[in-house]
Amino acid sequence: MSTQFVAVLMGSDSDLPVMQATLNVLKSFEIKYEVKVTSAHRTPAATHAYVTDAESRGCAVFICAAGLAAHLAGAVAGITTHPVIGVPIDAGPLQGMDALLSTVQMPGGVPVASVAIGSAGAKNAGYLAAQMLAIGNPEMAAKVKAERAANAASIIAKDEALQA
Ligand code: RP5
Repeated sequence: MSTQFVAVLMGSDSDLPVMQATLNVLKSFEIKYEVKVTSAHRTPAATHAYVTDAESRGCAVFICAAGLAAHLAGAVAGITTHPVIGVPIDAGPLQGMDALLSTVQMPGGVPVASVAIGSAGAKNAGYLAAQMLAIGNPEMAAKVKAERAANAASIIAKDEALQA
């Protein structure tokens, strides 16, 4: 359990500014993570080697971000049976719709849990990984519930300030 971690993969270092939101959420939950730049197209052998190795070292969840013809999450899902969360990145003239469809349209039997395009999706990838790790882990489940309650309280406080 203590070696359990989340692997955050991205197709290019140009995805890092958006994926910083994922890393911030994982940090806020004190979840151990690794960051790896690796591409389904440019470095397929390195991607395969990393995923196989990470799984053997205790990676519980893979988060994969890519833009354009975003096949990284799908390629990783084909290698591991651990949960794979895909983050479509807006990296080109199609504003991330290309990446969304490439990420989400997986054939049956090889699922990718795709989140939204861009920064909201990057943030939610971190939350979704925390919720996955919270299954069977009461300490993490308490952190997730506390964060959700704090978020709700901040929205209510903003509304109250507006009404005052
Ligand atoms: C994808 O191509 C990457 O994930 C990135 O979103 C996009 C552009 O990559 P760079 O040309 O900036 O390296 O594979």
